[in-house]
Amino acid sequence: MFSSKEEFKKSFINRIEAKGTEKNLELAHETLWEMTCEWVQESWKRTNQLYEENHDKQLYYISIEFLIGRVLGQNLLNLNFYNLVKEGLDELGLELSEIEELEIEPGLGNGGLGRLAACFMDSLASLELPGHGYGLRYRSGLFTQHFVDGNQTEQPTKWIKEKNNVDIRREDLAVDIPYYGEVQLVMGIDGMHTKVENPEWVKAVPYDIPIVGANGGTVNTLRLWQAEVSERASSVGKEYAVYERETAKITDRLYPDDSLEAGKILRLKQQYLLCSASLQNIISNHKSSLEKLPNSIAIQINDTHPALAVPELMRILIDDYTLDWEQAWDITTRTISYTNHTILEEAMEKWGSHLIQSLLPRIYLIIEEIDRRFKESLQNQGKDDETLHKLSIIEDGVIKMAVLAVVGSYKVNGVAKLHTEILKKREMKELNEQFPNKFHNKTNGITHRRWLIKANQELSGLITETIGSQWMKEPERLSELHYFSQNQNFLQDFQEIKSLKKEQLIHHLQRDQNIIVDPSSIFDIHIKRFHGYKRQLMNILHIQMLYDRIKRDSTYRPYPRTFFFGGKAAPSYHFAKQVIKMINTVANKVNNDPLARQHLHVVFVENYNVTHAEYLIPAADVSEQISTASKEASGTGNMKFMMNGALTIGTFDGANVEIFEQVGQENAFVFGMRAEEVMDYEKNHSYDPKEIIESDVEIKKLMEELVKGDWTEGKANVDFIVGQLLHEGDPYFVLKDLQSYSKEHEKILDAYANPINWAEMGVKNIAASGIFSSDRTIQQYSDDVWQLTKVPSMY
Ligand code: 7GP
Repeated sequence: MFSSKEEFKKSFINRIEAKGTEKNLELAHETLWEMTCEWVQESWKRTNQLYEENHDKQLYYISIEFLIGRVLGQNLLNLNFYNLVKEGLDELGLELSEIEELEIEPGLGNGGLGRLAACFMDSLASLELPGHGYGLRYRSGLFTQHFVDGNQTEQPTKWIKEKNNVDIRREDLAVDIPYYGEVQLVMGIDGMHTKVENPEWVKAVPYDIPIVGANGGTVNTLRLWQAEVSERASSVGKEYAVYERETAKITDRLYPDDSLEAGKILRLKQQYLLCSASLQNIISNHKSSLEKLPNSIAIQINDTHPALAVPELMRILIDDYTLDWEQAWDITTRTISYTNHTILEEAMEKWGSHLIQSLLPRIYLIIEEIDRRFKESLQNQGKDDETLHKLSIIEDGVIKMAVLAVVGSYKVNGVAKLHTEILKKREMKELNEQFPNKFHNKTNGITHRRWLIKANQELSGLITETIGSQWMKEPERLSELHYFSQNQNFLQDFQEIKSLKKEQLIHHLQRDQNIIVDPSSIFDIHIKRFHGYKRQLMNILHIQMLYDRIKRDSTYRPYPRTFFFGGKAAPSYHFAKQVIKMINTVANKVNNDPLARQHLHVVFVENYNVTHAEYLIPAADVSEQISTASKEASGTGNMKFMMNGALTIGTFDGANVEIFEQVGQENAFVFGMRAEEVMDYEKNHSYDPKEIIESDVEIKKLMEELVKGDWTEGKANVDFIVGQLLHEGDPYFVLKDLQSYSKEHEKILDAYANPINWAEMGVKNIAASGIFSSDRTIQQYSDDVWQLTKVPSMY
């Protein structure tokens, strides 16, 4: 450690010189990385020692995705070294931001669910709570997206380096995972036991990533498992080379599906490896007092992908530690809790019984027994067939993972108030009635350390100058800014910072993609995964409407706007890929039209990821949160924008509802159908987009142009888009909400025409955003579900 800039510089130069190679940015990066690791190492060791000595209750957060983003800069910031290092390097003629640019972010997640897990890790460590992550170490993270003729192409993203990687191999903690085999009863000294004979063993090797909390005191662990051949697999029932290949494949890549069910045998292997390796590792530390397990640990499963943790914990307790069923069930259902992240039917995980039966025969028997006992108790309570059908775990050869997760957990939560209500009243109504105290809400949050303090250091500096630095520790204190939303000087400073962040984004895009943007235009940003319900299609149709208005009406000359899009489509999601293609086609047409170009500019940021988000969000004037009401469980991008002073145009969906509640609808642009309306239409099949087309001349004209192919390239593109809007009945109500969306955009233009008012609204958004820090979310989980105790780092 060092205490001054001079000391840092000296140590940095000494190290560089000791390497004796040519000095370049790479070398600077390598050196700074090594130094940072050493600083982290000390606190990491101390934190682990404290946990062991005090026997503090530990939380384990199991998630198939952790989308952590770049690590170096965030670690320096949390260690409170960022400014000192930046200034020191400056004096040595090096730019810290350029060094940071050399890091390839590990894309170990798709979107919201994975990024939430990463924010939670940051908050746990920052609140000095003993909480660790378990995930998988995919060799290729989420694919890299490129556009070829406007179409998305996908290339693997290799993030693992030869040396100086972000993680540390822990060969000593490797465990073996059994697949296939036959279940047999064997006689032991204390009676009959169940055992799996002749399984195909695969070794799971953990790699640890330190998670540095604010002020560097607490350093928790994110443990990622990698599949490798096992020493016990000498006589596998297949050719060894085949076994080797199959094994390497298990953690080869992240499934690139977000909100789509990925029902593949390989996916099942991933899920079981994650659950089994994590639980074996956890239990090995607590085997001396298993009956007290619910007091010494809590396990949170992030959606149903790790739901096999329920039967796997049962298996370990019964088969490996000879507990009886009742005891094991009692322990399991007081240890595990589950978070649901979606109600979309296509994302609800279901596995064919035969698949689990053949790949995980012992696990299958346990699930069957859980189901049998549960059904028996329901029958004893006199439940009718309809309820039995809804509550069954196994039915018609299918295993419903969400039901398994609810039955096997002591707490189940949704991720925003509206979403939790929909879960309780509709999607999981019968389960909620059966387990009345199980369901609760935990509205998502985001770490203000990455999304404000790190991504917007200028704004964060201004806030500290204005209200002091306590808000960093207690983000709800951002409310003190409310008073300054009337202060002209403060508003001007805020505006200047917004312009600066726009310039930085422009510079970043120019370097990355050679895109040039007008810095004085309104930055209207729509970044997230591509999905029908997120309605990127509505946004681009609206841009087409604006183009038509400009062409048709010589008095319509709106203030210049740049519409940014960013996001990836699952490679198998054809419709979403067609929307990407259409946005690129529209961009071409609009951007190359001399008249329209003066008012509209469409920019599609290639390969949207955490790093791009860190540039885009602080530069935004307008945040697009326009999902079909009832479909977006929460959203977290909405919170990041708000915290950076962008104004939301959004529907009453997910956490938008709570954002509007906090900031007041007068400081946002709210439009569209309500969740109940959408659900009513769906229930009664009573929405017909043709009625909208027939009754609205503007939309009618737009549809005619679409059908003619004015806005698309190639027949497939027209067919998909028109097919969705017309023949498939516009399932996401795009046409239904289009005019109210358009009216709200006109209000945005009016509001922007008064810059001081606009800035005032932005500042009110920041002031109301503190509650959306994931520190609040984590504290609530801890109070209501995990019951963790702070372990002061004494640092
Ligand atoms: C997302 C939800 O779509 C989003 O609304 C929410 O904010 C986020 O989780 C965090 O809770 N879901 C996923 O990313 C996902 O993969 C499939 O869901 C289960």
